[in-house]
Amino acid sequence: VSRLCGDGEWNYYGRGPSKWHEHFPIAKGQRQSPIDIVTGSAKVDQALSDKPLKISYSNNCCQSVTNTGHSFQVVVDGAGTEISGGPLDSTYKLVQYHAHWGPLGENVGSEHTVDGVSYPAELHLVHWNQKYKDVTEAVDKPDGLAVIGVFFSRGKEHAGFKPISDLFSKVPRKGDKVDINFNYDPACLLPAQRNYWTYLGSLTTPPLFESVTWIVMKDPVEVSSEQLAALRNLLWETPSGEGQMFNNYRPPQPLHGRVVRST
Ligand code: SG5
Ligand code: ZN
Repeated sequence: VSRLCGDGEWNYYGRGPSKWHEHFPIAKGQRQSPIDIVTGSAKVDQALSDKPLKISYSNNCCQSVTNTGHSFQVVVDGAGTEISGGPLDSTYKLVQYHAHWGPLGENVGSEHTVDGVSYPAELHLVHWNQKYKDVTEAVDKPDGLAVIGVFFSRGKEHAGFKPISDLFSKVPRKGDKVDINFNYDPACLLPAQRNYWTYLGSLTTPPLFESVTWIVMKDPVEVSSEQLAALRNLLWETPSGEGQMFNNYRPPQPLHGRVVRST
């Protein structure tokens, strides 16, 4: 699957996301992500509540945590995980989750913004449509992926995130990997209230395929300053050598007439 990551040369340095279009012209496409969610323009859609979003994970699906050089990534065995309903026309299985975050102590770092306001981090749970053979086949199809976005706000410690955030110091460098040898249900990372916005968009990293049904939870979950700081135990390569990983987010992209729907 690493082939999908566009191993080639892209990063968040220098002009970063603003030069991705040179190798990935779809960067200037019509359904790119993330976006700024203008809450007053979101269209409340009763259909989303009539067919509620079902999220069902399991406590033995999380296999390992890897430092990918762009984020951490928890690799999931999708068996026994599925989401359906809401904006989705079929069943999708979880394949991995990761996050994007900003500098220490600042309230920027999320990819989506809400009425122009950022959060310090954003978690992405990536799912693929079961009508395809595997995630590799799904990744560039218009209905191939569904990503649930969860904003992290700075507050009290998140007991559910702790077993994961405690592992970051064990995978400091790109390619480092540690097995998860305890039961862990990633549903504990979702907010209690499952209200969301949804729209059609893209991967937020190269290859930027326009294949994602985005489901962005309205309520953030609180994590502590220490848990946000733990993300910076992850290191990446910078032009001036090894450095703490942060600012691994793409800024909002043009809406191009798309409608954001709301529960
Ligand atoms: C990261 O974000 C992940 C991608 C992910 C994109 O670039 O890659 C890494 O962290 C390096 C390996 O994950 C993979 O390609 C492995 C499956 O893309 C996908 O998850 C596509 C299936 C973009 O994800 S995002 O749009 O949710 N931010
Ligand atoms: Zn992401």
